[in-house]
Amino acid sequence: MTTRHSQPTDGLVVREAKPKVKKPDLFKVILLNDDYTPMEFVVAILEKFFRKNRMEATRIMLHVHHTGIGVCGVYARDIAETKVQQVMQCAQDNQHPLQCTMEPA
Ligand code: TYC
Repeated sequence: MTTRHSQPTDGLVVREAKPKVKKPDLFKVILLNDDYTPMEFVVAILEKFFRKNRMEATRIMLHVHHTGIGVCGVYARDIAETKVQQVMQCAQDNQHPLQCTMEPA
């Protein structure tokens, strides 16, 4: 007969592993209205960089036109940053004053 009260883990506490993957912070990519960028150009931007169909792109463009601001999509930080850069570069290349930015979702 033994008096030793042995523990199954030799004194170490067993804990469940914490999940190592965490959901990325999300960011809204936003278009701002201005008086000069042609509506068709904004629709083309929404189709090309945000994969919107013509109807959805037109809806977002008109929302920005009427309210001053609108969301093109919600993405992880690095993807949102790339979209903003792509839109700003394309606007500049075409000499339109279109502004695109991002903010935490
Ligand atoms: N207001 C512009 C016009 O009347 C159209 C426009 C829409 C511009 C959305 C920018 O993000 C924008 N031509």
